[in-house]
Amino acid sequence: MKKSARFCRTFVLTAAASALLTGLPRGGAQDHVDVPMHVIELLADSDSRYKIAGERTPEITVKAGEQVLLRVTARRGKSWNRDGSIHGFSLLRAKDRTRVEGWDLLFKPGKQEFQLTAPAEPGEYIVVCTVICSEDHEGMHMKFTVLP
Ligand SMILES: [Cu+2]
Repeated sequence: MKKSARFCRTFVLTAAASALLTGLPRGGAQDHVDVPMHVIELLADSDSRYKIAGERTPEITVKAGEQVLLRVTARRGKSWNRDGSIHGFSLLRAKDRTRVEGWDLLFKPGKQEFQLTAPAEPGEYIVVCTVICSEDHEGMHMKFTVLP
């Protein structure tokens, strides 16, 4: 996760720098530049825990308003929803636990991807599971930080 975050920042800077160097107007330059994407790989595991490779305590950090590709692998816990969803991923503002629009996701078993836009407001957020996936469901949450 840390590695990919650094990669993304570098990529954004490079795109911005090349736009400046070529002196093209912003809109025109962006038409020909690939949209930088911050890729996050997440495991929603059968033990009712979110996991990110290489992180003891999983945590997501994004930049305000950036494009995010969430690549999820989900493994079924002890219980799931009637619609087949086995875990959820709902982003809440830490200060009042209100939901962030567009970030209320449900996972099916296996791999899936979500294209998302990071919240515009920097600050502390939390991710919570919204599917009763086992008796440990209440512990299925994760810190999420939005940097300016
Ligand atoms: Cu869960």
